[in-house]
Amino acid sequence: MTNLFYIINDHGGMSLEEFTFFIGTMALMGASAFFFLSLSQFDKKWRNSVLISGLITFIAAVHYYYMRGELGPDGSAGDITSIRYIDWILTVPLMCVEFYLLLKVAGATTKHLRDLIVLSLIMLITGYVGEAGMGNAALYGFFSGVAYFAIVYMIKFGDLAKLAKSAGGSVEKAHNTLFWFVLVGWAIYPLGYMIGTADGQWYSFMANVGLDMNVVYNIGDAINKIGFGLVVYAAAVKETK
Ligand SMILES: *C/C=C(C)/C=C/C=C(C)/C=C/C1=C(C)CCCC1(C)C
Repeated sequence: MTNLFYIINDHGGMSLEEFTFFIGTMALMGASAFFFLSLSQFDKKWRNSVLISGLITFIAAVHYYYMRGELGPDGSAGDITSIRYIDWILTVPLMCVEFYLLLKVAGATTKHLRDLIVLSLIMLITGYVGEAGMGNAALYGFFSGVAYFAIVYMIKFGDLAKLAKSAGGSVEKAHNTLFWFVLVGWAIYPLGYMIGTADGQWYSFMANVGLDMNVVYNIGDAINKIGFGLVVYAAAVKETK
């Protein structure tokens, strides 16, 4: 592996962190091209959903390019955290829009969309405060976690779950799969956060798991942004016939 990192980077090898930024940029760019180029095959009703899948991966690809650029040749890092949270503040609300568009025909309203977006902004802003060292990391991580569970609740037990049930078919299936992404895929992020902010906290043992915070976040993004988009794409393929 060391040799591979050496070949694709001429300033003396690539850390695992840099490698995941690098391959993350490529994977997200590839996924964006795939989603955009597939657009014309879908019914109008589904085009916006697939378009947003592509926007999510494209916006993230651009941010990945800049985050990798923050890594210095000596392994030092600039302000990756701020770029990361700018990315999330754009892409997570777009994921909320995906839930809304999917259930719109079943009766989802802009009030549902607003509630999801407000909760996700609370989750991300409190997370940024904790991660950027502007407040106690454990306390703000807890606030963020409460908003996260409110989102999980809304999707699984709130109005949206009822609407998905009434829609049935591939819409209900897609909604349920996206719920699992939120419950399991999104749970990767608090783990990365605990690794990155463990210093001096009750969860300081997390600093010893041997993984870097950015590596964990990058794995989470690849699963959630590309996977989420593919679920929407698959539903669109099934419903377009
Ligand atoms: C594409 C980016 C996505 C889906 C980002 C999702 C981010 C989260 C679900 C972050 C959640 C956090 C907590 C639940 C607690 C600790 C702080 C955060 C912001 C990492």
